[in-house]
Amino acid sequence: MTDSLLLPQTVRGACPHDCPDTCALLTTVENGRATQVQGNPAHAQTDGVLCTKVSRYTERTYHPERLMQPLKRVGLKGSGQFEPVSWEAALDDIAARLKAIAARDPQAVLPYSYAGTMGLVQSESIAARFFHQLGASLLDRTICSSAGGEALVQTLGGKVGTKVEFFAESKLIVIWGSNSIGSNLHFWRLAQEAKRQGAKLVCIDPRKTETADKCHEHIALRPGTDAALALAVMHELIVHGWLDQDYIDRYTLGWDALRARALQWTPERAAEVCGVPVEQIRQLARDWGTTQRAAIRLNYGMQRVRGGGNAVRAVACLPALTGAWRHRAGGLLLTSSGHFPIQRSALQRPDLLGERRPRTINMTTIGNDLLRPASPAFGPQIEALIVYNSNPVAVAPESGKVVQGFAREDLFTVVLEHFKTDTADMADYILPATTQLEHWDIHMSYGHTDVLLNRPAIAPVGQSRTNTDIFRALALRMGFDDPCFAESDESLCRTAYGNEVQFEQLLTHGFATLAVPDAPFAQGGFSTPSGRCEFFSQRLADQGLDGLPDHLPNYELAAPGGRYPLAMISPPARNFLNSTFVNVQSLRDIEAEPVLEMHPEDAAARGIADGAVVRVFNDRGTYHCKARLNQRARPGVVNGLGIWWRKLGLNGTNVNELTSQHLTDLGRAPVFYDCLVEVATCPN
Ligand SMILES: Nc1nc2c(c(=O)[nH]1)N[C@H]1C(S)=C(S)[C@@H](COP(=O)(O)OP(=O)(O)OC[C@H]3O[C@@H](n4cnc5c(=O)[nH]c(N)nc54)[C@H](O)[C@@H]3O)O[C@H]1N2
Ligand SMILES: Nc1nc2c(c(=O)[nH]1)N[C@H]1C(S)=C(S)[C@@H](COP(=O)(O)OP(=O)(O)OC[C@H]3O[C@@H](n4cnc5c(=O)[nH]c(N)nc54)[C@H](O)[C@@H]3O)O[C@H]1N2
Ligand code: SF4
Ligand SMILES: [Mo]
Repeated sequence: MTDSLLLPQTVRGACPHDCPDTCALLTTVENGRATQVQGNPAHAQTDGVLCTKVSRYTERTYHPERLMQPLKRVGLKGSGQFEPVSWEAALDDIAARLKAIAARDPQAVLPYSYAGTMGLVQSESIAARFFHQLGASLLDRTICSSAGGEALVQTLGGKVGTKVEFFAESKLIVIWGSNSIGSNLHFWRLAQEAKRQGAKLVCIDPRKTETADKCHEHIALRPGTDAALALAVMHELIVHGWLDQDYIDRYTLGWDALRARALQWTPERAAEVCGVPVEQIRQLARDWGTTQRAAIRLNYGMQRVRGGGNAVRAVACLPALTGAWRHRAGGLLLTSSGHFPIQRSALQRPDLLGERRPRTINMTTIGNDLLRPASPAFGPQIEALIVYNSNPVAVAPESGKVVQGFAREDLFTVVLEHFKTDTADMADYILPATTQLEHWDIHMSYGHTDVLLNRPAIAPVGQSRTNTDIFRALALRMGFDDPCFAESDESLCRTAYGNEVQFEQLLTHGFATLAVPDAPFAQGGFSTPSGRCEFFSQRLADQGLDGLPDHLPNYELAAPGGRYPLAMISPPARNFLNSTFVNVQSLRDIEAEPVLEMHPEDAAARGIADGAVVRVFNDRGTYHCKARLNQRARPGVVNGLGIWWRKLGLNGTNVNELTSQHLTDLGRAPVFYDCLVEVATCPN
C-alpha cells in the first residue's frame, strides 16, 4: 500500500438534493472511509457553507439501516418482510417478470422517479434509455414545479431569470412563496448582504416563517390568493403612474388587455380576497413602483394551488411593468434551469422508441392510476412499477389511494433505494443503490448558473450499485443490445453537456460557470413566440384558456358552516428535504415530531392545548400529529410541516393522507396547499 492511500484525501463533488443551491462539496476520505463533508470555499455560490442536513452527510451514508443487499418480499404486500437475495437472482427474476408483462403490452410497465438525486446521470440517463427501449409508459414528472415552470415559459419564454448573485445589489427584495432560510439558504446570505446595504426585504407567505421573521415586512395572505395580490399591485402601478411605459411599449405584449383586467382589482378587493390589510398592498405597490433595483425571489410554494400557474404568470408580469429587468439586480428569479444546455436526447435516447408512442401517466395522480382498470381511454392496467429516486408513498397526494394502489397483490414493484422507506416497504424487490459519495454524476442547478461535477469519494457501501449499473444489468438480461447501454458513468457525464461545457475544467475545478448575460431581459429578448414578455398568451388562448393571468380561487375554499373550515398548507420542515433525512436521527431530533402549527384562536375554539396530540382530518383521511400553537399560523390556516415518513408518524400516516389529487390550472401539477381540513383533540 502506498502512503497516499493512507493520507486523507479530499474529493470534489456536488450536493445531489432537490434544492436550488446545488452546493459544491469537499469530502474528506481517510482509509477509504468518508469522514467529513464540507462546502467548497472555492465555489462562490457555496462559499464554504452547507446546510445542517448535508453537513451530516456521513451519518446518512453510514447509517446502520442503510440497505446493504438486494431484498425479496416474503410477507404480505406492505408487511415490510423481506429476505436477502443475490443480485443475480434478483435481476434474473425482475427481467423475467418485465419480459412477460412487456410481451403483452410494455405500457403496463411504469417508471416512477423524481429528484432524490438531481444528478443527470443517476436520474434519467440509462434508466430513460431502458424504458424507451422497452416502450414503457412515460411518466409526466409534475410533482414539484411544473405549474410555475409552464407559467414562466408562457410569460418570459423560458425557465430563466435574474442571476442570483446580483440580488446582493438589490434595493428591494420580495421573497414570494419561499422560506429561504429553510430551503434556499445561500440565496438568503445574498439577501442579508443586500439588507446590510440598505435593501428592504418583503416576505409574502401565509406562514410566518423564520424568513418572514427577518424581513422588514410580512404579508401573510391566504393560501392561493397571490394572483389577486399581484393584480392589485398592478392596479396601483397604473393609478399612480409607476410604470416604465417605454419598456412596456417595446418589450411586452397585451398591455391594454392586462391593464383593463388589473383595473378591476382595487387594493380593497384584493385585501378582502387575500385577507390582508389594504395598506400592506398599497405599500407593496409603492415599494415595487418606486424602487429601481427591485427583484422578486419567487419559489414554488405559491404554485401548489388550483390557480398556481396563473399566480406565477401574474407575478412574472410585475418586473416588465416597471422596467425592473433593465438592471441586473432587478427582475425575478423562480428558476435558472433553462440556462443549462443539457443534451437530453443524447442522454435519454427517446429515439429508442422508434415509431412507438406510449401513453403518459401523471406522477401526481399515481394514487388513482394504480387503481384504474384497463380501458380504451386509459390503456392497460399498470402491472409493474419501477421506482427510483423517489418515495411516492410518502410524497404523492392522497396517500390513502397511493397505499391502496401499491398494496395490489397483482402489481409487481421494484424499488431502488438507500433505505427501507414507506415505498420500499411496499416492494416485491428492493435494490440497494449508491449515494452521491459513491458514484459519478454531473449537475445543473435551478438556483444558480454553474455546472458541477461529482466524483465518487468512496467505494459503494455494502453491495449497493449505481442506478445506472442496475439498469445496465437489467438491459443485458432483457436482451437490449444497443451499445448505448454499455456507456460508462464517466462517459455519461461528458454526454450530458456534450461540447457545451469544458469537461476538463470540471475535472480540475469541480464546477464551471455558464456564460449568461448579467441582465437577461434588459432589452427584451424574451424567448416567447412574440419575443416579448407575454402578458397575453395566444398559446394559452389557443388551448381555450384565459390568455391573461387571473385570480383563480382554490378548489377547496372554506365556506361558512362548512365541515372543513381550516385551510392546510404543508411546507417543508427545515431539517428534512421532502421525505429524505427523516430517518437520520440527529435531524429528526431537531424536528422532534410531526407538528401542526395552529393559531391560538383556532386552537382555543376547539379546546386544543399546545403540544396536544390532534386529529387532522377531511373526507380523504386522518392524520395524527402534535399541535403547536403559535403565531406562525395565521387564523384560519394550519401548517402541517412535511414530509414525515408514514411509519415514523404517530398513526402511520403523514400529511399527504389529507391532500388531494386535483391538478393545477397550468402544468398538470399537484395542489398540496389547496386543502381543507378540520382539527380535533384525540380521544386517547
Ligand atoms: N430544508 C428544505 N429545503 C428544501 C426542501 C425541503 O423539503 N426542505 N425542498 C426542496 C424542494 S423539492 C423545492 S421544490 C424547493 C422549493 O420548495 P418550496 O416548497 O417552495 O419551499 P419553501 O421555500 O419552503 O417555500 C414554500 C413557502 O411557501 C409558502 N406558501 C404556501 N402556500 C402559499 C401561497 O399560497 N402563497 C404564498 N405566497 N406562499 C405560500 C409556505 O408557507 C412556505 O413558507 O426547496 C427545496 N429545498
Ligand atoms: N404535502 C406535501 N407533499 C409534497 C411537497 C410538499 O411541499 N407538501 N413537496 C413536493 C415536492 S416539491 C417534491 S419535489 C416531491 C419530492 O418527492 P421525491 O422526489 O420523492 O423526494 P424524497 O421524498 O426526497 O425522496 C427521494 C428518495 O430518493 C432516494 N434517493 C436519493 N438518491 C438516490 C439514488 O442515487 N438512487 C436511488 N435509487 N435512490 C435515491 C432517497 O433515499 C429518497 O428516499 O414531494 C412533493 N410532496
Ligand atoms: S441541500 Fe441545498 S443547501 Fe444543503 S448542501 Fe445541498 S444544495 Fe446546499
Ligand atoms: Mo420540489
